[in-house]
Amino acid sequence: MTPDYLPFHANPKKPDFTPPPGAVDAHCHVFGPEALFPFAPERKYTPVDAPKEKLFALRNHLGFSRSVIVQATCHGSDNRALVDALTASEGTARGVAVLRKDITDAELQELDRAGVRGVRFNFVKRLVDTTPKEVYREIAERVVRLGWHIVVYFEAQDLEDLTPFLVSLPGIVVVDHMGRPDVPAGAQSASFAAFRTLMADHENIWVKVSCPERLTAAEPPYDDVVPFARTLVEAFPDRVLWGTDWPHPNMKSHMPDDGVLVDVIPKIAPTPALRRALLVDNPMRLYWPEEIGGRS
Ligand code: 0GY
Repeated sequence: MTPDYLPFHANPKKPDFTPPPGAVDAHCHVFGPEALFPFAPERKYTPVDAPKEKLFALRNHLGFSRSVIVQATCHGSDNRALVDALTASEGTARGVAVLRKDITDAELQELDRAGVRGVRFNFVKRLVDTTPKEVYREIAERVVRLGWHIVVYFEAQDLEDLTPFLVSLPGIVVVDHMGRPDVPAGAQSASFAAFRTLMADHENIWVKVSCPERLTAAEPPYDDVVPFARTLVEAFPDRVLWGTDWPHPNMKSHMPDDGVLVDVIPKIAPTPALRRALLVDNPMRLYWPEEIGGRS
């Protein structure tokens, strides 16, 4: 199948910024290979193959140690490519899956054994058909019993409508890509203030300060997005995660250089303590608690 957006960057630069030891890329994807793991018939885009070997090689090149692989919409609720990558990672990757409402307890246990620790609920209309909130709520109740968390993807204009649902979810809720703020409106805008208030009022809500390349109205190095991410890192240092979003599904404007994305980190997390929380301590608490004295 022909991909309908740009291929990922063939030769990302070595970042100038060196991540702290044990750093986690907490949002990336694997796609296919299609010959082994076909894309979902209901997908809204067709990606390039982005297999696990390429992901793990990039991780090493960028100076990261671990990955959190998020099931992307092009694979629907067929998590086989994700499970294959987790298994091959020998414990250096954890996963966030997408689940059918009729998934069995045995299937959930199997995903847990493979290293899945979260479920993703997607509200971005260009990516998915609508799933009733009741279905999401039932899934949430089931996965929270396994100690998993919930990842939500939505756009800023939908925050107000979604808030009652988001605050009703059990356990930890992680918001992808800062809730996709309206960057030209500025970090002082009412809509971004509403997002900060949501986080301030609900200590179970975490956020990924990721995807400047998607959110920017400018060009690399995406300085217009920095104030948004930095505000969140400084206000909620224990509830922020960072990820590359490799291989950048659906990027049509340009394909980012992942080394340039890593070099944004010291601008959004200006001290070593903030960088350690963002890149090591927070993702370890959420995805590898057993290695730091948590869930066994
Ligand atoms: C991302 C962003 C996008 C795509 C997906 O699951 C997906 O297909 O998340 C997007 O198009 O904004 O997180 O990779």
